[in-house]
Amino acid sequence: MNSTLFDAYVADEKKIEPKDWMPDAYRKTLVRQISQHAHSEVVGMLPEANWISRAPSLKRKAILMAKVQDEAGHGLYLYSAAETLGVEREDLYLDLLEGKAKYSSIFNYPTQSWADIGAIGWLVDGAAIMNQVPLCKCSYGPYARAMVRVCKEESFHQRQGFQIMLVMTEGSAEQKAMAQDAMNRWWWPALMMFGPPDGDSPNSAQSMKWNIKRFSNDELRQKFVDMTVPQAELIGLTVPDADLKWNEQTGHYDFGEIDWSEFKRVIKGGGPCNVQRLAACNKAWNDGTWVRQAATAYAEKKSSNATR
Ligand code: FAQ
Repeated sequence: MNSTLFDAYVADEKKIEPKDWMPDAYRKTLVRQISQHAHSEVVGMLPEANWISRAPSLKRKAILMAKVQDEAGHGLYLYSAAETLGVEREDLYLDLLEGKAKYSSIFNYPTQSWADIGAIGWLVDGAAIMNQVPLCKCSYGPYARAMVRVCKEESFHQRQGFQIMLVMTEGSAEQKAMAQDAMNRWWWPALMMFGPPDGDSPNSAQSMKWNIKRFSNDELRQKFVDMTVPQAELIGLTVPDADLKWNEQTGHYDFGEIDWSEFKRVIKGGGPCNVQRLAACNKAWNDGTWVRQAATAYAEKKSSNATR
């Protein structure tokens, strides 16, 4: 295969598998996106894990523990998908630990109240699903297949988050205020999850041509706004955007300007929790050294027994 045949092959909705020929830049783009995605799932456990010990009931605690474990699983599928491209999981992870690799901006915001757990499930998992369902049709087979299972689990996450918000908005005035406060703090960062505006997105054009991305950042952001605003109305929450307005002509909601300077600051390491998140990942890695050593020693022992 060559580049021209490859382009025609993916344009024909055919899947690329690990042993197939692929342009170096395609491989590089996939390693970049899949590893950033894997890191996001892993770092994404931290804000929610912060509330496991403080969940308001045994049932909520069990649900939250299951959700956080699911995110770990998503990280594992994604690192495995990245490894099919000829990179080592440990190298990717060390880049994260050293602050060289990106992960989603959203996980650099703090979880200040229980309502934040509802807002994360509803808005953050909601945005993740919007972005990831199209990835189930991405041209790279292992990534597309990993996304099918991830999306099924994310939809349970989204439903549990919405249900937390629903219960809180039907509760006391204080609980309703907590839900609104969480909505106010998570709305704009959730919109930033889709990435920079299309005109400012260096990777989009090529990734769309290769059928890695199936919709642009702005298209997905708009779909998310259109889906979520009626849900907020249903549970009596106000979207914190004075410019939000239904547009009869376009059949979409118009919405206000996103603070892209905040987005840039957060992805450069200047968000409220970037330092804390990397410190937690490094601590977990260092504390887990003995586990990795024990697992490696056990695997070596088993394989030497097998060859005896
Ligand atoms: N945060 O040219 P584009 C989840 C970077 S998983 C940080 O538009 P691209 C589940 C981008 O990497 C959430 N960086 O880039 C969960 C690029 O940098 P580079 C993660 C961002 O790749 C829920 C540069 O800006 N989901 O939430 C962000 O074509 C609850 C230029 O941007 C995925 O990763 C950002 N928000 O499009 C877990 C989905 N946006 O590499 C726990 C897969 C952009 O050139 C709890 N990824 N950047 O240095 C994608 O779909 C894409 O990578 C985009 C970005 C859409 C994120």
